Amino acid sequence: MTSSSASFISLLLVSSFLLGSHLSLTSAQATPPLVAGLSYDFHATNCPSLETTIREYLREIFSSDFGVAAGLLRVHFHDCFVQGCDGSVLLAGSASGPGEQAAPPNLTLRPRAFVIINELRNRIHRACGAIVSCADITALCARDAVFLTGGPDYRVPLGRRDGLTFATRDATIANLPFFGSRVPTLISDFARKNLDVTDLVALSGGHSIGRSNCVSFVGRLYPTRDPTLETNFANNLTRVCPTNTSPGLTALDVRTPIYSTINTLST
Ligand SMILES: *[C@@H]1O[C@H](CO)[C@@H](O)[C@H](O)[C@H]1NC(C)=O
Ligand SMILES: CC(=O)N[C@H]1CO[C@H](CO)[C@@H](O)[C@@H]1O
Repeated sequence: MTSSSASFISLLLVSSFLLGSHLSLTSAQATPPLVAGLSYDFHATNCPSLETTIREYLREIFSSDFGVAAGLLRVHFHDCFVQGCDGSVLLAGSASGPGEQAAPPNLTLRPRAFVIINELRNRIHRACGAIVSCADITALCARDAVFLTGGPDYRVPLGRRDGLTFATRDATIANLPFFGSRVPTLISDFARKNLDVTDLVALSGGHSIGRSNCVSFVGRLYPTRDPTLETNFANNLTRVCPTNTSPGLTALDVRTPIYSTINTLST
């Protein structure tokens, strides 16, 4: 639990950016209280190239695939919400059952985000030895995903230990907010993790770069259209998804088309 709180603080910092996209850096740079065991210079002497390695590699990746930045933030979020930020979302399932990735909320995590984290782990371990946890790498990837897509820079306390076991499918479902939940439910889901409404808006907005599949919203179009949807918007969505099983994709937010030529859902 301890390492999770430090990461939630990072998420809080992310939130300052996302709500007012050009909020002064003062709030983003405020130093959160550290939990025992974590420190900003945890790898300063034994892996000084850690943060540069991640940032430079991601800069290169995002130049051809911007959307995967959202994917990386999402992996960190899914990791932290289920049994703390322990990297367990990265564990594949085993004989004892499917891993966290196989639980329904995780089905939409982008496989490429996992490939990127794994590649970074290989590079970092080659340079420094196997001393940096995957949980730390994941937290740094999330920070750089925010920064390299126009968000604030913030410091990430390091020293998380990787979990050796993944959460069960039931625990994963119980801890991760359901995408179809209404706002009051989402607010209470976040409150259970000590996160407030600002965090909810920030984290939701923070991974809205990219496109969404019809599956995530056809429930509001069929069998009957949700009357609270604005008519032109609903008509547009209906064109993208003419039936409740259509495979269409649409931009998650209005800024997305800016990146449409480099943003891809390919895995
Ligand atoms: C609907 O789609 C049209 C054509 O792409 C676009 O110009 C318009 O802004 C969209 N309206 C809404 C509310 O999404
Ligand atoms: C069982 C299953 O479909 N698991 C998926 C969970 O998420 C990862 C990442 O997107 C997929 O690769 C798995 O196939």
